[in-house]
Amino acid sequence: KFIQTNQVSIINLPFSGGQPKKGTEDAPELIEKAGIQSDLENLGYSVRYIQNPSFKTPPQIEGPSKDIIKNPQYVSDVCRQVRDTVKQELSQQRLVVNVGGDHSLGMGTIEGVQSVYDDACVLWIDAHADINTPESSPSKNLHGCPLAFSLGYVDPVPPEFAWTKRVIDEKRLAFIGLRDLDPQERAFLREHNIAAFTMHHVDKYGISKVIEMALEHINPGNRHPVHLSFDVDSCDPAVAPSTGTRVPGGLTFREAMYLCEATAETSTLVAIDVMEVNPRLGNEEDSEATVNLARSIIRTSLGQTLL
Ligand code: EXY
Ligand code: MN
Ligand code: MN
Ligand code: MN
Repeated sequence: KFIQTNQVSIINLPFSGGQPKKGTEDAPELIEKAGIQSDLENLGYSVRYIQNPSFKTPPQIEGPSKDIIKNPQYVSDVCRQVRDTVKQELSQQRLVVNVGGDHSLGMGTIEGVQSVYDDACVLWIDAHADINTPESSPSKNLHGCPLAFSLGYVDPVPPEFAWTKRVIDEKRLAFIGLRDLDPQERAFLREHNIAAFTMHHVDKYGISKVIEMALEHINPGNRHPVHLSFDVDSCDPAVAPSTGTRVPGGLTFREAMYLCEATAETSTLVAIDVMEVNPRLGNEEDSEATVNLARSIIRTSLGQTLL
């Protein structure tokens, strides 16, 4: 609807600096090897691949805020480059698929999307709200913080992140899958009336009603572009075993696919993130299942299972 295109850029983001478990940097290459490019070509897309091998290397010296939050310079440098690459690809009338990597990358993908589509909505599918400030974060891991940056809740902004700004409005953001919130995160969601659908809501209304309500809230009439940011830990650990912050009681495989299909049906999607696959966790079967889940999320969001 916004961009009628069959051009997709897959942006590999091999990065694990937003949390302490090594391994999320391996996911993009495995998802690539599993065949995501031919999946999308079979759907009629023309695919450009963008690699970012430098994201695996931390900077020589960390930033001044390193005692307040972990790896501030590393996360900031990478996210700023992510913002620029997403902006560059979207500006060329292409869809973007961001393959993480940990979810701190979201502050880069959101700012990149908003710099081209300043009215874009964000659908954040996650067990967590990722809306901690560095101050409120219990773990001091930046993958729990990207939305606090994108909403302008971080005050003062650590100097490493001086480039970030408030780029989304609360009324353009919805969560689905929540089940593990910290006190300040809950306070932000309530205080700002953010559309937040927990697993309790999925149980109560069913996934079809939940996605309908979420989209109706952030995007009435489907007039805005949509950015789908999908953390695989939204899914149940039985479905997504190889991820760093597993929380019991998550989405089933079909619920996850239904979400992607319902989003695909609106023809509003401009960007997808698939984040937090960590193939080094669990056994080989776990890792394969989680890599293939990521692949299914991408191709289903791009129309694979629709008639
Ligand atoms: N809320 C917790 C924290 O801030 O440390 C857990 C965050 C996990 C974040 C994963 C990416 O979604
Ligand atoms: Mn997340
Ligand atoms: Mn999560
Ligand atoms: Mn509001």
